[in-house]
Formats: sequence, structure tokens, C-alpha cells
Amino acid sequence: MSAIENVSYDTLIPNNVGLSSDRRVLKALEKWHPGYINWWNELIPQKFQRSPVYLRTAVSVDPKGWAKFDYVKMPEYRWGVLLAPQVEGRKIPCGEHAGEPAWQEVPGEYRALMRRLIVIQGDTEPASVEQQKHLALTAPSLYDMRNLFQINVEEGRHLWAMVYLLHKYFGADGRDEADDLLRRSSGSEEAPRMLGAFNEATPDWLSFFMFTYFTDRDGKMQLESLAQSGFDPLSRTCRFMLTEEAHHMFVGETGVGRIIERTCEAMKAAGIDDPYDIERIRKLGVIDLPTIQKKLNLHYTLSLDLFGQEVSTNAANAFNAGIKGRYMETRIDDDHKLNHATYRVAGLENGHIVYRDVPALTAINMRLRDDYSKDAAGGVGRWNKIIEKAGIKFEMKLPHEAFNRKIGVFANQQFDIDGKLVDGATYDRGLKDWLPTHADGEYIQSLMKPNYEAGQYASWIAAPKVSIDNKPGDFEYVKLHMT
Ligand code: BYC
Ligand code: FE
Ligand code: FE
Repeated sequence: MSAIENVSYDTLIPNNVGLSSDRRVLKALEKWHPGYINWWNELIPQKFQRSPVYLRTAVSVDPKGWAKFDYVKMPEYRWGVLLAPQVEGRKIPCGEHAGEPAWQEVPGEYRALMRRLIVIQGDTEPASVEQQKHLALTAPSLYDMRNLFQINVEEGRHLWAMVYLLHKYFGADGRDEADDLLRRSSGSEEAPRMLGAFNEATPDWLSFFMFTYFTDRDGKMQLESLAQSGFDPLSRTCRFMLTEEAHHMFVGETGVGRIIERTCEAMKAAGIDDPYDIERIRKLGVIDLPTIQKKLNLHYTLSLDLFGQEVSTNAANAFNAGIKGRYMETRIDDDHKLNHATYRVAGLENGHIVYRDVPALTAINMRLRDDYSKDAAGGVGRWNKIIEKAGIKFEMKLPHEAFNRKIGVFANQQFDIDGKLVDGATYDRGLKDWLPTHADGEYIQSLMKPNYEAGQYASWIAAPKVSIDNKPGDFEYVKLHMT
């Protein structure tokens, strides 16, 4: 099989996997397709479904020039199955099979483990679209609305990516799992999404930007780890997904940055130096920096939970089997088997945080989470540059890893934002300064009014520095169908 870079449009489902000559899988996907379209149509308000949106669609998997931009109504978006080109002679990069040729089929003994990881990955993609389904109603601009929809259609495509693997490689159980991906739904009582953060609400645009900065970045890290898989089709699909993921995190980072920029600008214009003078700052119709920090605390800690337990036999098994690797596995200078290596993980002893070395194989989740935290710190530094440039004394920070956790050694303990274990009264008093309160939520909600004039932006967010596809500042990114 050779690498097919161009996407073929000869079936209902655009693809570069030769679907037109794979009748069984093509039929299975065509059968799954109406349920997907139904799900999409019922999810996003109708007026947006009828509006042409200036979207990019993948036409090739070549990293240079894979996308074509044009107006498209979302239900007509060509979701497709796209794998990065096959690397000739690729080897399994880690675990007990390290150095053996990568698998083109799923080895029988790893079927269940592999299926579970693919299902979890697949479950998060539609969940995020569900969480974001109401946001267009309050979009601060057409530019932002377009970015939301771009992310939504791509998360939809990521679901397709996992559904393809399930249908192609997992037979009847794969088919059932693919159906279940449309049966569960975010926040549902009877059939919730699988991971915690994907059942939380995304009630406003600040949350959306924090989510795409922090939670899509978990997506990036998990995809990086699955891109190292010895199962080559999974690796290839994740490699192409990663090229799309970069835009999602860009939207998050610049979105938060533009909110911070606008706040600082309004404070300066009003002669307010004190970032904690919240009442006066809110009168300006912008979001005060301490509230932005609280949202950051929430979304970062929810995202840390997505890495699972610090010490995990599931993760050890997956790594050892060669099903997933570490971040940048092939660039790490060690034996890639971890039979004797150790890794430092946090634990709790008599209310104190202690760090100890454990077998590195069991600490795969912790290591990925550490890599994630380093990656996430970059944007926070760039946000601080914006504040500093405005001459305001305030610094955004990532909270301590022990704060507000629901998974892992720190779960459900009363750690403060700096990682100090505090008594109940102190914790209760502190919470209002650490996490968004209902009052904060109501204030932010009061700002969430749609702004649908091309080239204009809501009071609480600055215009972007760069446009999409080099379009002029007043470009109509969404041609709104108003009824
Ligand atoms: N919530 O041994 P552990 C994305 C469960 S985001 C609920 O640590 P493991 C995206 C766990 O399932 C990326 N349950 O587990 C972003 C296990 O249950 P069982 C999504 C949790 O497997 C934005 C038990 O606790 N992809 O793409 O090592 C927009 C023991 O835990 C949670 C992936 O995550 C939780 N947070 O680690 C759109 C990749 N955490 O089996 C998209 C695939 C743990 O004992 N997933 N549990 O019943 C994995 O690699 C792993 O399953 C996890 C968990 C990292 C999630
Ligand atoms: Fe995704
Ligand atoms: Fe994403």
C-alpha cells in the first residue's frame, strides 16, 4: 500500500484510504452516516446550519497546503477519513515489541485495550461540540463564530476518524461502539460522556477559549501519545488530527489574550491601576483579570484530571504493548522499554505532598501530564507579556497540581491554590477567590450578547491581530441566515 496524499471525493465520504474499493467498510460508514447527520442537525441551532460559513476543508494530507477555504453550510461539510502518509518501514517505537515492524492489523491480544483507547478518544470529540452548541448565539464577532464552527466541524471529523478505525478493524463490536458514540451525550444523566471534563458546561466564550487552550491541549498530548502507536493506522490518523489541533489551541490562546488585552486597555483608559478594583473594572464592560485567573484555574485543573491516575497499570500495559508512547517518544534517548527506569511522581503522606521515584512504566500518565503542564505554561507567559506591556501589576499563573482535583492522589482533598492542605473553613473561604463563583458567572453571562456586524467586536474582547486566510478586517466570515 502506498501513501495517498490527495483526498478522493468519489464516495459519500471523502477519504485517502481507498474506500471506494473497500465495500464492507464503505457500506458500514454509509450506514453510520445518517445518524451522524441527524446528531449534527439536532445539535446546532438551525439558523446557523443554513448560513454559509467560511471554512477550511482538507483536500490533501500534505502538511503544506492541505486546506482549501470556502463558504459552506455546515450540514454540507465534507467530513472525511484522512490518514497521514504511511512511513515506509516504520517500526514499533516502544515497549516489549520495540523495533518490530509496525502493525497494519490489530494484534488479537491487544484488541480490547486498543478498542478502549480509540473509544475514549472518539467519545471526547462529539462531546466538545455538544458542550459548545449554544455559543454561536452569543458570538462576540463573526470571526469568532467562524472559528467556533471550524473547530466544531473538525471535532466532528475527529469522531469520523475513530469511527473509521472501529469499523475497519474491530468488526461487530467496533460497529456497536461506533453507534454508542452517538448515543452518549455530554452532561446526560443516563448516558454521559466518558471523561469528566467533557460533561461540564461551556457556558460562555471565556470558558470556550480556556477550554480550547487547556482541554484541546490534552487532546494534543493524547494524540501525540497515540501517534506513537505501534498500530500504524491509529498512528497515521492521529498524525493528521494533530495538524488540525494546532488551530484549536491557537483560537484558545489568542482568544484569552484578546480578552486580557481589552481589559488592560479599558483599565488604562479609565485610569484604574488596581486589578482588584473589580466593581469599577466591570463597569467598563470588560472582564477583570482575577476572574480570568479563576476560569484558568478551573479549566486547567479539569484538564489535569484527563491524564488519569499518576500511577497506572492501564498506562503501563498500553506502553509496554506498544499501543501508545510517550510525548516525542522517538526523540527520547533511552531504551524505550523502561524495564529499569524510574520516574518521579507526587503522592500524599499524612497530609504532606511527597515525591517519590516509581517504576517509569507505571508513571506514563504522570509523565505525559508533566509534559502537558510545560506546554501549557507557554501561553500563560505570553498572556503575562500583554499585561506587563500595559503596565498593570498582575500575573497569571497555573495553579498547583493538587488543587481542585477529582482524579489521582489529590482527588477530593482540600488543597489551596498553592498546594497547601488547608482546613475546611479556610478552603470554603478561599474557594471564591480560586474558582469562578455564581456571581462571576452571571457577570460574564451579562456580557454575552451577540455581535454579528462584520469587522466589529464585543466590548470585552480586542480584535484579532491576524485574519483567517488573509482576509480583510471587515470580511464576512459567516453569511448569517437570520430566520
Ligand atoms: N474521567 O489507570 P487510569 C481530546 C478512569 S481530549 C473519568 O489512570 P488510564 C479533545 C479510567 O478510564 C483527549 N474516568 O486509566 C479535547 C480507568 O477506568 P477503568 C482524549 C477516568 O487508562 C478537546 C480508571 O479511571 N483522549 O481529544 O491509564 C476537544 C483508572 O484510571 C478519568 C484520550 O484520553 C477521567 N478523567 O488513563 C475535543 C486518549 N481518568 O478502565 C477532543 C485515550 C481516568 O479502570 N485515553 N479514569 O474502568 C487514555 O489514554 C486513558 O484512558 C486516560 C486514562 C488517559 C484517559
Ligand atoms: Fe479533536
Ligand atoms: Fe480540538
